[in-house]
Amino acid sequence: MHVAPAQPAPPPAPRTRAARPDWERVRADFPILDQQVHGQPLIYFDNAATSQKPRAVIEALRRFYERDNANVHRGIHELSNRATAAYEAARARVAQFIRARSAEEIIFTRGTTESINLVAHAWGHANLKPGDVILLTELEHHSNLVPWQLLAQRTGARLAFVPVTGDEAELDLSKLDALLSPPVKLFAMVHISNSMGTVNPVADLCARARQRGVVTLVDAAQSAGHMPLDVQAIGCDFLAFSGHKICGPTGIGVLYGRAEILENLPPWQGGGEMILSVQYHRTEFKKPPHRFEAGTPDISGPIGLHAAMDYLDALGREHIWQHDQELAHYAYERLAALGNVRLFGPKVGRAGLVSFLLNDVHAHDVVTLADRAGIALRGGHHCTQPLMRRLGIESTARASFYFYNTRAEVDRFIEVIREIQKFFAR
Ligand code: 7TS
Repeated sequence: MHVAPAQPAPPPAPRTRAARPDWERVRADFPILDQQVHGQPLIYFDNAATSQKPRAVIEALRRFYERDNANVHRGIHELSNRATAAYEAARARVAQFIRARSAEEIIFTRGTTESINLVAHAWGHANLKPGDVILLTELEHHSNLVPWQLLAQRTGARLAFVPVTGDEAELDLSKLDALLSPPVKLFAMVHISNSMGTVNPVADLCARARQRGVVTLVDAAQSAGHMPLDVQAIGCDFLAFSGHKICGPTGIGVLYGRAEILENLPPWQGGGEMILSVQYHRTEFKKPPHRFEAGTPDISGPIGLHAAMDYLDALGREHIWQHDQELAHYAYERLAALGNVRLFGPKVGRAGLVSFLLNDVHAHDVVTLADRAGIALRGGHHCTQPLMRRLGIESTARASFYFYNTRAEVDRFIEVIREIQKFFAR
């Protein structure tokens, strides 16, 4: 029988550096940014979909495969011990990154989507009965909506939604207390809307839910890596995010679960790694988090993610947040000044993206023409189809920023948008 290694307690969070980084120099850490697309310097404004990777992350992956690659928690040979130590060190680093109380509260998954599906399966089946309500917001990404629809169909629970105000896409919280009343069992909410840039007051929402005994889940796909995150200050029961949006590799994600809740959750997938002892007719499972990680996990993913978290904290997430917001406000003001632009999301306090439509121009045409100028945007429903319908639109064009983007790039983007407007005005 194999016993899981002891979980190290997370060290205290690193102190933020005082000085703002030199963002122009930071760009040199990202080899991919130094290229031409259609004969123009690449401007990468699709960071909400996935971020680029700094050399430190690429190197960490290379080092692992060149020196330490082996399966985890199995062998007692040197390479397996090294791989296991690195895998578990990454878990402790995630706990520190989001200020969880212990590494045992951190489960590795494939990404935000899988983290939410894990909760829907493991928590949902154990806790919901016909007539119960799952409360969501009208801002949710499909990955924080479809798993709950499936769960509702299987359990007889139903969904309810906190409404948004209109194009500014802020939550209308006037009826929240009524919406949170029994038989609501779970409130799952997005922290930052990927299609609108709205920043939800998750600590307040979780506090109000907790007062009524409602379990909470925060979809932090767009906030982790863009701002400091503290799960204890937020007071949520679950929080999910993806490594690939925060400079880490694809295929690795995180589910934070409060220890008291994880302790009592049944497994969601069965297989190797998650067991203490197996007989032909019954199995004894490991404790969390290993109970929820069946089979050989993504091992290089956490190691790459570890390097990404170190990289982001060396820059300082407060600085990243400030930089992203400044770029988004600048882009918003300049788009508004162009005229004939419909802008979505809050006017103030928005996260690092702008979502817009040019009058009489389809979002896909904007994105196609921008691509010819070397600018990577995204056009479409951004996996928020019900929200688009609610606003009476099919799609928007979106520019989403990260710390390696610059004001000069926003200026060039505005110039290209002006050319697109002229082209369609002919
Ligand atoms: N939740 C939010 C708020 C998201 O923005 C995304 C991905 C997800 C969940 C799902 O993350 P995944 O890593 O499991 O796929 N958002 C986007 C986007 O805005 N454009 O492409 C993916």
